[in-house]
Amino acid sequence: MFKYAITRRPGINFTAGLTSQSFSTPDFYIAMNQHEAYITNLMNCGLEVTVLEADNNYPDGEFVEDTAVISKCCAILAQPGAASRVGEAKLIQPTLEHFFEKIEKITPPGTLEGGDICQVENHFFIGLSERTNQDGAKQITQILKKYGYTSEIIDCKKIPGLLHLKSGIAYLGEGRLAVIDELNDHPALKNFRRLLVPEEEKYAANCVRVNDHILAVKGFPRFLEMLIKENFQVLELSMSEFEKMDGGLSCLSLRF
Ligand code: CIR
Repeated sequence: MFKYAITRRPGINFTAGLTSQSFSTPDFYIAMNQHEAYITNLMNCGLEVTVLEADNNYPDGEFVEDTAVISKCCAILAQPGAASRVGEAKLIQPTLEHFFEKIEKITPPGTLEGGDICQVENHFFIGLSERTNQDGAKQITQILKKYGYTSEIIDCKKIPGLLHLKSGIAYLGEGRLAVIDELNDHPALKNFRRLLVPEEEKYAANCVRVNDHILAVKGFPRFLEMLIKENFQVLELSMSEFEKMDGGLSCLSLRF
């Protein structure tokens, strides 16, 4: 069960963030409304939400999930692999210190972004990507081991268009994963019941189980139907402006 979430409002310059998409420029006011709705839905799931103000030095700052990895035992400050995002870990540190006694850190030459880390009960999948390197993966493996967690690496580097591991999988609880086709046959996932996200709805794979609900991206009817068949109570969220900046639903919050 999660009790808390941390979010950060998008800054007025959030369109200056990184993106590989060729959509139209996102609209700040629509983004703010979508972000507000995101926070309201987290609250509706029973979470106490910390809302941090934007820092215009970090136009990608609203994607707080990439700045840390949170578990029951500790918070691990990430070492973002994107140069423009490196300072975001330090920026979130005081907030994490408020909640966690133990703060660990990924240090250079390791790089690691939270979007590459998927927790499944007491086990963690660690994605290797353009943002998370071998050294970062090795460091987090050792940190997690110290706290009694197990982990394994999933190499995502060759999957076209996949920014982070969690752009392609989400743990739904009770042994179930949402998974894109490119990851479906990965040996690490074989013991899970996998909900294969339809090819044309790939963006929806990044959903989040929050206590009794699933937060899912609005506008993906086939995946929605799959979730409903699993008896999930689904809260649908518009994410269009963040999608334009390569952001998924999970990356707008840290939950614990
Ligand atoms: C970036 O490229 O870093 C941001 N524009 C998007 C980050 C999205 N993070 C995530 O999916 N975990």
